[in-house]
Amino acid sequence: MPHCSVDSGCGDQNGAVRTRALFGALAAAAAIAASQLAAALLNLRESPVLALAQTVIKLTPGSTAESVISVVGKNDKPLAVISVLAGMVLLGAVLGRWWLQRRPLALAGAVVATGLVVAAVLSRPYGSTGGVVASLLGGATLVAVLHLLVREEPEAEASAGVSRRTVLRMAGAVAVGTALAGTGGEVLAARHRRRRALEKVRAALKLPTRRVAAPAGTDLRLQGQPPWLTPNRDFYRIDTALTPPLIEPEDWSLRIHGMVERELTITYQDLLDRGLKDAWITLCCVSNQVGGDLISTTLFSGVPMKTLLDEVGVKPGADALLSTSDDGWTCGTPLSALTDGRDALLAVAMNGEALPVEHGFPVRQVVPGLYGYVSATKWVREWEVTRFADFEAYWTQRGWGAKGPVKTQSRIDLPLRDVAAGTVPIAGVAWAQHTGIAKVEVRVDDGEWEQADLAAVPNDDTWVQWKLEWDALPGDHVIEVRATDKSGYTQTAERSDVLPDGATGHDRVAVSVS
Ligand SMILES: Nc1nc2c(c(=O)[nH]1)N[C@H]1C(S)=C(S)[C@@H](COP(=O)(O)O)O[C@H]1N2
Ligand SMILES: [Mo]
Repeated sequence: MPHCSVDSGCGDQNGAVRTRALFGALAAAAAIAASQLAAALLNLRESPVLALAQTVIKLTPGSTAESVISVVGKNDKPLAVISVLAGMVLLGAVLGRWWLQRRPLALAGAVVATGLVVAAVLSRPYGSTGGVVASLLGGATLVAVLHLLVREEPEAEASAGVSRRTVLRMAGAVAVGTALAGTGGEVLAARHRRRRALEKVRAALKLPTRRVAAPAGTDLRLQGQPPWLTPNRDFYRIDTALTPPLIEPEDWSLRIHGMVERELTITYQDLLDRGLKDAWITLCCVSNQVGGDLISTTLFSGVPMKTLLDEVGVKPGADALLSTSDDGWTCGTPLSALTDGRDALLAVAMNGEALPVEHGFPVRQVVPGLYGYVSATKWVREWEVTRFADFEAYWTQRGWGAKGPVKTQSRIDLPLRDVAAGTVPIAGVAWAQHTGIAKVEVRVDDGEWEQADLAAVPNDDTWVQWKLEWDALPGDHVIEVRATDKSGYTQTAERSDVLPDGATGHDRVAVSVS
């Protein structure tokens, strides 16, 4: 204790006051970081700090604002944010100093400050419950960290209190947590901003497509059955992307190379210039279990993949298209399926609307008759014309089949669970994309197979709804379905796993009739 004397005051005591102020400032920083992270997690358009800065700008008298702007120019917003942050840290330091001797005052200060932030948040056009939650979380963090770090100095090493060393460790942990939360919040918030900006661009795109209704007669419109045409928001989603790539159409291009006569790179506008074709297609995932819902149907609009393959000129000997997405996912598709005249598309729209970001915006592939993992590359950026013998794509490396033709399948959607005795519709869907469904049969309690009625389809690339009226008697029953496709193949009852190339077996559901 070098600077301590009885009458001039104690260096240690000054040091202690400084430490408390410092911990108070740290508490304020932690509070700011916590509220920023909460704001990002809640996807708020404006964090409490920003709301406060905007309020400060609004409340600054016009003359002052003008002189400030004359000095800092267009940097008045960053200046307001920095002032708010500095003010908060300063307030934290003051509260830290007061925390031990003037606790009620310090607490009141924390409450009033939090209240002012909440008021600022609520006065803003984007004011929301989320903003209030983030503000309150900041206030709670402020008080919690003050409570944790600002303490009486231990009298001696042996005292029952927490040692200085422990307090320093806790302060270190709070500082690290603050840095992590702050950085994480900023990264997340930046991503949310990019996503919102992209959604604006997407909404403003003028594509020569329009929304249409399901073709007449395709949807039986039975209560409780999924619609024939899947709304975009309900379309199943499968990919390896933790967050989808955010690609502006202006920044998109597709590079085509490999076993081709002429390499080609095309832009989004180049693609649109080749003219769009519309095609009703049912897309399904190889991981769809028997009876599962990883399958959906919509009207895709895009450029036939064959158009581009013809332009580049496929060299003899090639049998595969290796496509790569913006996030590095790869997919190998048989060239035969892309050139045999089916509606294999480089799609830009689903159901008349630009592709949703999660479904591959701005451009994805879709190929009728093949599972998604070997055909439906989203956010596609690169094509290499090649040979299956020369590469393994993402899922093939992980044990899935190199080629994934869709297996003929059927699913029971109705009745849902328990039904009352009487005439009850048994209904569902069946699919064998690019082959077509010829017949669907149903049996109850392992009785005779009975043929169901099929609804209309626009082509053989979509699923078909089917229905059979059932005279349901009280008791427990098992309903089973099987489909026969237009090649004459009837679904095997033998159950096989989804790995390596799609599930087989009949969908069977238990219902209880009362
Ligand atoms: N870039 C990319 N594209 C991808 C995938 C992926 O993981 N990454 N998954 C594929 C799989 S396995 C399926 S089933 C379909 C699903 O498309 P959807 O999410 O639009 O329904 O996308 C395919 N395209
Ligand atoms: Mo899939």
